[in-house]
Amino acid sequence: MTLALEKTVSLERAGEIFVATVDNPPVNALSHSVRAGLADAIDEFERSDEARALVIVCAGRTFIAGADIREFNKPLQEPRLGTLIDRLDRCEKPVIAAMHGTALGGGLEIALACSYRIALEGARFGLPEVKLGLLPGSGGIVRLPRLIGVENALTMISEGGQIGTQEALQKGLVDEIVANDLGASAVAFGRFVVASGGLVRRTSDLSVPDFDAGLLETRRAALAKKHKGLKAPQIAVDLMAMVAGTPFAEAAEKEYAACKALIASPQSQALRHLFSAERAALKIKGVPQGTAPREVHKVAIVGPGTMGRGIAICFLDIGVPVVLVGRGRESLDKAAATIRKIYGGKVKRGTMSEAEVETRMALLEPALDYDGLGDADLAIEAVTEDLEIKKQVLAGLEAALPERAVIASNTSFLDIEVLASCLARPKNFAGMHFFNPANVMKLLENVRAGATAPDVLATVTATGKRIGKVPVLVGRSEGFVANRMLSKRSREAQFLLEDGATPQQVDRVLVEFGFPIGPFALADLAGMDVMAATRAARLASMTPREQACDIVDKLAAAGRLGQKSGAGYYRYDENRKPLPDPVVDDMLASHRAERGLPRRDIGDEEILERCLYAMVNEAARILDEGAAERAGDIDVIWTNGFGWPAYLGGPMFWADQIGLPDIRKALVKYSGLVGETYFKPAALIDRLVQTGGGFLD
Ligand code: T1G
Repeated sequence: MTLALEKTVSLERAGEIFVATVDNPPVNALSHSVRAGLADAIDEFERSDEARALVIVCAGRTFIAGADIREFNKPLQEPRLGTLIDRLDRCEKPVIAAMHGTALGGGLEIALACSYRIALEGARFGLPEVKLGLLPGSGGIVRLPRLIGVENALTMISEGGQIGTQEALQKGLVDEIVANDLGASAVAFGRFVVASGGLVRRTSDLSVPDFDAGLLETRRAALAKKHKGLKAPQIAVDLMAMVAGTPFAEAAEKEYAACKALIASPQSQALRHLFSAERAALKIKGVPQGTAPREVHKVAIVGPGTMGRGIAICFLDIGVPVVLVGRGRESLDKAAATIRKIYGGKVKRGTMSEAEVETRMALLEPALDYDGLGDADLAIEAVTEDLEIKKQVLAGLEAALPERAVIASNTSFLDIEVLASCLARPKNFAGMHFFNPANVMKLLENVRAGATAPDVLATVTATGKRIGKVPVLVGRSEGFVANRMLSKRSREAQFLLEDGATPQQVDRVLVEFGFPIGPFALADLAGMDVMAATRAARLASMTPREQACDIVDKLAAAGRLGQKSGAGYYRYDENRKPLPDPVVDDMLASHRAERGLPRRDIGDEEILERCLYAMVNEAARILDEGAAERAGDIDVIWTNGFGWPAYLGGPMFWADQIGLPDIRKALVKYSGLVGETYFKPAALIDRLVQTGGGFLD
C-alpha cells in the first residue's frame, strides 16, 4: 500500500512497519508540503493498530538538509517545523530516522525527536544554521546536548560544522550504521525494535548531562574572536547555558523565539542572500544548464613563482597531477621546496600526515619545457604580468597541448581579449584569476573572453568548485571586479592621508566596519616595494592627482618597506605590533606642504563613506558594462575575496540596505569635496534612484 500523502511524501507498509519516504529534490528541504506530508504520515501511523513502528527515510541524494531557506521570507504555513516535531515527540510508538547524505538543520532536528536514528555509511550530520546567521529553532538546541553533551552540542551549533557516522555513533547521535540498502535496513531495525518491546525513547525525557559552566564563557570569548561581529554564535552560548536549568517545554519555546528573531535579523538576511548569490553565480549566461565541463585529469602550470606554487597546491590537494613548468632548475627546486615546506607546516599542526605529503609531492612533476604536456587537460599560466611574455607562453602552450585542452591565464589586470588574440583556438581560452595566497584564498575570478566556448566556461567553473574555491565569472575590465573596486578604496585611503587623516585612523574605521585588516596595515604586510611596483605599472592610467599622490614611493624611497623592514606606514615592535610613527606624520605633513594641500580633521563617517561608496559607485559601472553579470556576483566576490564581512552581505546588499538615494546624495557631496572625476554618481545609480530600485531587486 502506498499512500501519496503529498507530492513530496509517501507512506508504505512493510507489514507492521510503516515507511514514510520524503522525496523533495534537490535536498529534501522541509518545504510546507514535506511538513504537511510528514504530519499526515504520523497521524496515519498513530491511527493504525497494525503499525508498530514508523521509519522516516528520504529519496534522492540526502536525508532532509534543513528548513526550506526559500520560505523564510514568506508567510509561515502550518504546520511549522516545531509543531511537527512536537507531534513526533508525542508518538506513543517508536519512530526511526534513517539517514544518508547530509542530515542538516531541521532534518537533524526531526531525527533528534525520533526514538532511534540509523545512518548509511558516509552520512554526515550538522546544524549549520549559524552559517545563515540563524540557530536551530525546532529542538536542536534542547535535544542535541541531551544526546551528546553540552560541549559537543555547542561546537556543532556554534560552528555549524558536520560530523561523520563514526563520530556520530561514538557520541551517541546515531544508534547504528549500515553499509548499504538503508531502506531495508531501517525496516529490519524497526522489526528489531518492535520485537524488543517497541520502546519509545524520548530525547526530551533525558536530562542535560553535567558540564563545566566555565567552559561556556571560555567558548564565548573564542567564538567572539573567531566570528567577529556575528551575533548567532554568542546567542548559541546563551541558549546552551539556559537549556540545562530550564524545563524542556519552556526551553524549547525560548529556542524557537531566538531562532524567529534571528530569521528577521539583518545579519541572517545578509547571509541568506549570500547563500543564494553563491549558487546563482554558478549559473552562467550562455552556458545552458547541464553543459558538461571538459574532464581535467592533469594540469600544467607555467611559472613556479608565488602564484604558480599556490595554484599547484590547489590541484595537488585534490590528487590531480601537476606539471610545473619553469625556466630554470633552480626556480623549480625552490618551488618544490616551498610547497613541501607549506605541507610541512600542516604536518606540524597535525592536519596532514607525512605520508600524505609524499603522496601529494609525488604528483608534482617539474619541467623545463612543454614536451611533457601532451596529455594535460588544463594549463594555467602564472608568469610575470608582462603582456608579451604571457602571449609567448600561451602560444607555446597551445602548440604543446592537445586540442581539447583548456588554456587559462592567471593575469590580474592584462586585457583578456589581447591575450586571446594570440591563440589559434581562442574558444579554449579563459582567465582564471587566483588571489594570493592561491592555496588559501577562496575567491576565483574566472574571466570570459568573447570567443570562450560555453563548455570551457563550465570547465573553469567546475574546476574552481573542485579545488574548493568560490568561482565567479567576470568579464573584460581592467582589474576585473575585485581589484578594480579595491583600487578605488585604495585611492580614497591615499587621498584621505593627503587631506589630513592618519593611517591608523583609516585602518581603524575599516576594521571597525568589519574588514579583517586596514589598507595601510595590509600595505605594510604586502611590502612597500611591491606596492610601489604595482603603482608604477598603473601610473600611466592614473589621474594627475593619483600620479602626484606618491606617498607609497616616498615611503619606499625612505626604506620604509613595511613589516619586512620594521617600518612602513607604521613602525613595528619586536612582536611585529604596528605602532603609529611620528616619522610618518612628518612625512605626510611634508607631502601636504609640497602638494599645497591644507590639512583638516576628518571624521570617521567621511573615511568610511569615501572608501566604500567609491567602491559601490565603481561596482555600478562594472554592472553597466557587463563586466559582472549580477550584483550578487559582486557580493560573492567581496565576501570571499577581500574580507567584506559576510554578515553585512557584500557591498551591493549593504548599499541597498542604506538606500541608493542616500548613497547618491553622499556621492554628490564628495564630488564637490574630492572631485567629479572620483565621485560622479554612476549612471546605474542615477537610474535606480529614479525608479526607486536597488541593485538586488
Ligand atoms: N533550502 C532550500 N534550498 C536548498 C537548501 C535549503 N535548506 N539547501 C540547498 N538548497 C538548494 C540550493 O539552493 C541549490 O539549488 C541546490 O539545493 C543544491 O545545493 C528550523 C531554521 C545540503 C550541503 O543550512 O549546506 O533548518 O542552485 O548547490 O553543494 O532549525 O546545499 O540547484 O537551484 O549547495 O551538494 C539549515 C544548506 C536550514 C543547509 C548540499 N540547512 N544547504 O550542498 O549542493 S535552516 C542548511 C547546504 C534550518 C531549522 C533551521 C548544501 C548541502 P539550485 P548546493 P551541495
